[in-house]
Amino acid sequence: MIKRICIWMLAMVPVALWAQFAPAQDKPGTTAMHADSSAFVAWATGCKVERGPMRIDKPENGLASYGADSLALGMPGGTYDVVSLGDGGFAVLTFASPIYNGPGPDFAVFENGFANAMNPDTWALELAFVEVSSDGLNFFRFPAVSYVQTETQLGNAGSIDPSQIHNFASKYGAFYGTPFDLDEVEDNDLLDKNKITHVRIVDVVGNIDPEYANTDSEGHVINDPWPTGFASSGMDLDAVGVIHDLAHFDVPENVADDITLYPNPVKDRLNVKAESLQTVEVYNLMGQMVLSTTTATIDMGSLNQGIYFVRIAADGKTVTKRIVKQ
Ligand SMILES: [Ca+2]
Ligand SMILES: [Ca+2]
Ligand SMILES: [Ca+2]
Repeated sequence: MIKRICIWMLAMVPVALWAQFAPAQDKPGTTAMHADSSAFVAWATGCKVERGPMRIDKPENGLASYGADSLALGMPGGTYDVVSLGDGGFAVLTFASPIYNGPGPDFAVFENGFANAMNPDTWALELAFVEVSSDGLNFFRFPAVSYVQTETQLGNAGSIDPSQIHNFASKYGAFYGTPFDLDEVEDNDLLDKNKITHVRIVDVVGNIDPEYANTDSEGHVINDPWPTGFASSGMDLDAVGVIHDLAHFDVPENVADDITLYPNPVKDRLNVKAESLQTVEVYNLMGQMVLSTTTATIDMGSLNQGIYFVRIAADGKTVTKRIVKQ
């Protein structure tokens, strides 16, 4: 009987007590990615912020205002080189080349968090949801989870143990990016995970009052430092680093040794060397076919400079190669 009670009591302990995600950037097992990592091949090139209020419960106090949208572009700049979103505000970022779902994480988000000197396991972090879109209209959210306690509101000097949160932007401190793997977003017909053109960062209000609270993908209320009723209210976006984009897509070459394209880079005339050539199709980075032919030369002269994919059907197989148009 006692044994049975113990098992029953164990089952009643909230999962949160032992649920652990990757720890802080200074601990073994962290997933934090330093800004200098060679994994980053590009950075956001466009950013449009819709600010939220400094305090969601006092909209008459005005909107957050710290930083310019452009401070989220390029590499992270650290503490002051950020744009503040305000309570529930958001930023939409765009990129020179679409992001695709490669092995492991595909991009990373940077904030300006810092360690809490009074409590070494916790960090001053202002959380945000991360969403992706392949058309700029329909956005899909990474399933974020927070096991931060919801008994007591974290004040504006509050801090969070990164191992209690997952899939929030700003899990890590300044210059350390939080990685996001497109595999973790639920599939949807309106989302092409191999052509992500927009990333939206949405501030988590963090107020645990049910009137204002945001919830995570499992329905938990999310507690983060609040109120932050000043110009730099809310999440402070520093940068979005790209790990997999189509401009750096490595096309498998394994079966293609007997099919070659030259010259590459090409200015106008592209030559295809292949046995039993059937078709040659040229696609731009948006996946649109821009040229096609059945001959072994193709005139690229009319195309804009940039990266293209050439799909060649020959000798009963199809291969795709990346070329640069100058
Ligand atoms: Ca991935
Ligand atoms: Ca917040
Ligand atoms: Ca802030």
